[in-house]
Amino acid sequence: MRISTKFAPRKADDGKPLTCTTDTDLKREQLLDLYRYLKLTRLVEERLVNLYRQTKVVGGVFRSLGQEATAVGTAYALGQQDFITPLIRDLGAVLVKGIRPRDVFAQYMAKAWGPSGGRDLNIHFGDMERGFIGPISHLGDMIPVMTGILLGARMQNKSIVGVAYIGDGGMSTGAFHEGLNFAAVQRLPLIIVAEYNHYAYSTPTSLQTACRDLAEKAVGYGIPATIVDGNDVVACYEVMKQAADFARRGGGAVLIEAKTYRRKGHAEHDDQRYVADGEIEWWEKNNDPIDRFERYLLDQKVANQEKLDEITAGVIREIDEDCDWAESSPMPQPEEAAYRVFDNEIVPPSLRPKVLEN
Ligand SMILES: Cc1ncc(C[n+]2csc(CCOP(=O)(O)OP(=O)(O)O)c2C)c(N)n1
Repeated sequence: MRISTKFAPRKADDGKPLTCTTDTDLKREQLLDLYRYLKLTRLVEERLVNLYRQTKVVGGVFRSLGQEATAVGTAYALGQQDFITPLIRDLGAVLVKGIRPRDVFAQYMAKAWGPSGGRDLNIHFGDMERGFIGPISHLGDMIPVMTGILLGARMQNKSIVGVAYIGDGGMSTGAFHEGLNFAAVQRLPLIIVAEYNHYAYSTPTSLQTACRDLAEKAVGYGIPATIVDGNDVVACYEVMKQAADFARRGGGAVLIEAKTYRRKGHAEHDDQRYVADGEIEWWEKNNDPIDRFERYLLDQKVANQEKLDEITAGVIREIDEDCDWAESSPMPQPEEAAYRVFDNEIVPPSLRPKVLEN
């Protein structure tokens, strides 16, 4: 792999709407699986917004609206043994890794049956079996964490790759630099997915970095980089497959820059007053990753509209069931807050059976 800054998405207003790359070996079932994950991500998030408006969510809701293809496509190219550390905006990667919507709902509502038992929120939880490292921070700290995981895996002769997602804002931090520099020097199989989604909270990327493309930063670490259309789910899959092969063969760290767009604010409370008029609408109309993939599936005759509707209906059923389950979960007992946060498994007798059994 080498640095390519040739990214130039065709304007949708030339009369031809954007679709996805046809250069892929993905089979029909896999393409439909990708579609299911895209819809699942979007509809789980929509349900979370409903719950938020009903004041059932504790904390904020962080959407990936308009950029779902980056997380879904890249994670789909990984093996079960590979590790990811996603941002709050990479719910799609978490779902592809096998986390169920019910866990996400229960976690967002801080319920006792959620993965952290109400001790933490949104996707701040992990699942080591599935290679999902819960983020401790959005802002670069997970790069050294993943680097450490990969160093440990090398010492144990395990053949895994690790993917760390990062935003254009998070790339400005010292933790990002130190972690990636160390991974590059050690030639660890670290794959950075840099999400150029135009904003870090309210800061536009032009005020975040003097580089035109985030991929240019790879030069400073001596690692290869490539730019992918982050709203083309097939391209995201293909680029990750290539990067993972490269890293697994001992090539070292790789940086993938995904060009995409954050259509919602930083979280649901953010009214996006800093965004130019018409910008969000332009992306919604011309460059929505799900619209593009639907067009692709129909044009390529991978599926007809009935098949896509059937998949969507299945996703809605799953969300309804999982959301009911999460809503029926009790809130945690107050005393539980003191346990299993640090390495303190000593649980008072009154809490023992319930806490230790789940
Ligand atoms: C030390 C610290 N400062 C500020 C924040 C609040 N914060 C969380 S994410 C974020 C912006 C991140 O932007 P970017 O890295 O571009 O990712 P995006 O949200 O666009 O996915 C900010 C300011 C924080 N979590 N930690």
